[in-house]
Amino acid sequence: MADIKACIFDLDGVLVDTAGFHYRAWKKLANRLNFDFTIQDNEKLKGINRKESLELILDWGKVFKTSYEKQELAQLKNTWYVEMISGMTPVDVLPGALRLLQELKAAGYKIALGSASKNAGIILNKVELIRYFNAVVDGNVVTESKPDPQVFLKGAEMLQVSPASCVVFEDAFAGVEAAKAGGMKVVGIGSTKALAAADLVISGLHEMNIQKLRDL
Ligand code: B16
Ligand code: MG
Repeated sequence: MADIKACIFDLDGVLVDTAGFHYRAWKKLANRLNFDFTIQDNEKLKGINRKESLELILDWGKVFKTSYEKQELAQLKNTWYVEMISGMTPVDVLPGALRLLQELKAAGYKIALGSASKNAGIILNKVELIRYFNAVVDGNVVTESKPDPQVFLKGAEMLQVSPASCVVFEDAFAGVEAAKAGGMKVVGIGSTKALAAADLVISGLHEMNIQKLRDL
């Protein structure tokens, strides 16, 4: 078994909670198209990229749009979302995330981001976590959406470590599947029921430490 050399973090739901902003922006779009969008629907979009999220939402609302209209709608949702995240500060970092990143860095672990979001760079800068990352793999870099392992395999490649020596921190079912498909260890953030495939499930990064990483 390979020693753990690197950690790859998902963004939304692991380091920061931007799901609420995504929800409000998608709901505004759905309402403008005359249908509703619930918090339960939003749960199904965690880890899913913008384009695929829009496809699902239009499907649920039984609304047909041309590809040009879809591009415009995705752009509109993103304008609202970017406006919402513009006020984010270090206070918005989820409990335990900063401490864990500091401990990992001090202990010599390599650190990457593996997110579906095209806004990941903006957010990491706003909350001042960017300095902890040796590599950022986000929605601007990948062509395949989770559960495809591309986002995490690219992270391992950029960090120059083998997939087997990486641990992924993920809150989405699709993300846990992606990490497993890439041959990596996974720590699920959330409920054991939803993330049963993970090697360890915790409620948040405040429950994580280097000893638990070594024990995986
Ligand atoms: P954007 P993650 C994901 O972030 C979100 O969970 C998902 O809801 C969102 O649609 C996706 O990013 C794309 O975000 O519209 O900003 O490119 O969990 O992979 O960090
Ligand atoms: Mg997530």
